[in-house]
Amino acid sequence: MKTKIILTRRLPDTVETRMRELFNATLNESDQPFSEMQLVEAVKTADVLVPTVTDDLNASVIEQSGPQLRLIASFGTGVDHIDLKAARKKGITVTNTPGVLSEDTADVAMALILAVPRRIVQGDTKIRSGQWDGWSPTGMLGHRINGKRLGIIGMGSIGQAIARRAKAFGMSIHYHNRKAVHPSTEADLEATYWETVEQMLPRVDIISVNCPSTPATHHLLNAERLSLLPSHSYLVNTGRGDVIDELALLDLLKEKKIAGAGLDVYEHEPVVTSALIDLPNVVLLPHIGSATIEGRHAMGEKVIINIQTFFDGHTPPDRVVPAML
Ligand code: 8YV
Repeated sequence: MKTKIILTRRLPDTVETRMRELFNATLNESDQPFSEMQLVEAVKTADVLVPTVTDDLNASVIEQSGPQLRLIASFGTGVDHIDLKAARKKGITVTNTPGVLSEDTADVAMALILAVPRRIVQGDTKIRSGQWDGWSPTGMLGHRINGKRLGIIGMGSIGQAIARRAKAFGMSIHYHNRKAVHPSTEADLEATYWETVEQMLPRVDIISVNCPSTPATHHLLNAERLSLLPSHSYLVNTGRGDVIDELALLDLLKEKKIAGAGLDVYEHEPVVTSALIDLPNVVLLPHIGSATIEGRHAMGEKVIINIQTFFDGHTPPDRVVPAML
């Protein structure tokens, strides 16, 4: 008998086809995110649930799962949409898909690091709206990237991939992480470690948020900490929206206490604080950090390997719960 897996969203055709070959896979042809009721229904019947960031697998949903649910093989790296404690309590294994989307996400972060200070989107809008009347020495002036300090919050594989790019653009790398990275990595990146965000924020020109969303990082950048940023600084977030207090960020931008922001993630996706849309010095992307065809295939491949390994009786390579020792 094939293992029964339920996919909560559409995945690339090749991934879905392979899943159908290997498993008894129920697809979501409509691609409509599941309601809480549909999620409960799914955890009551599936051996494996394959959710994404758009599924709120809170404690109540997980507690209602049937005894047949043994694995939540999430399609994505962040696992903040899953109540891990509830899963652990129920003896459900949780896996994710780390590593394969780091370079893509770093590309989008770098794109925002360039786009906001150099006013790339404003320039495009100027032409499309017929408002460009030619070059002028003082037209569309932005700020130089070369020689600036980039502060990275969260120096995991995505943070490091951003650091490598930023270094090549002539930036100097600063970072805050729970602990310092390996000395050889730090030396390669010529990076400076700060034990606290409070130490780092006032000293950087651009800040990039790349830590996971956990209870400890929720609103890590609250009004008080955001106020430590210099008024000429820019903020970029390709991590998780709730690491920043979005309303506090809006106030900061409106009061011109920072120079601009580039956001790919939001506190209450898909809702975006509407007043952000009116600000010209803000670039808003629809959570596309990992949105490449190559990346999605690699993520699907990881999900398949995690499921297959688990049911072969081995430890899946990307096990999050129970935590690897
Ligand atoms: C994914 C992401 O597209 O993997 C993550 O953590 O943020 C995204 O880039 C999404 O989570 C897929 O579930």
